[in-house]
Amino acid sequence: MALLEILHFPDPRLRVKAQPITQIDDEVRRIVEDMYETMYASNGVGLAATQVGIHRQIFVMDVSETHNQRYCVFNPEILAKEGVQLDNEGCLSVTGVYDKVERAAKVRMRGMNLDGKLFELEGEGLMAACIQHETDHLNGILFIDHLSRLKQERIRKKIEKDKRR
Ligand code: GNR
Ligand code: NI
Repeated sequence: MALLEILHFPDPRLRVKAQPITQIDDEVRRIVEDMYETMYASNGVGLAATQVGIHRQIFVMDVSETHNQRYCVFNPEILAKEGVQLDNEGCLSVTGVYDKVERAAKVRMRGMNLDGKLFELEGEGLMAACIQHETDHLNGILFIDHLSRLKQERIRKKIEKDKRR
């Protein structure tokens, strides 16, 4: 197992669209193990492969407080969305920024699991937000893209300034 390096905004690699997984081999299984380790070590509730510079459609998620509800999803597809929630969101790739993002309150998704089987998953609340956030990452989208232009500009300036210190 190994900790992976997390990329930070405005790294252009965060904008690369991930490729589908067609075969679950030892390399893919190792990436998944390392992604779980990296997510737990960073106290994140989810992590997308894009964030560690791997442009393949993989995300891991565990929204439980006890760290015992792991999900590994390949090739996620959101099938249905319902309702609206407006909750604070953060991202391991956008350090120090938290803001309210409008998301669907409930989602139904389909993906492939570590056994190569298709499965469906329904989530609401934090899990729904996380599924949408991670699926966005695999498409090169960050949560700050959902904020107003003005807020995005402020975030860009703050991050530039923090980098110079
Ligand atoms: O740790 C995380 N918390 C979080 C909170 C609300 C909505 C989404 C998330 S995901 C984030 C970890 C991360 O950056 N995943 O890509
Ligand atoms: Ni994120």
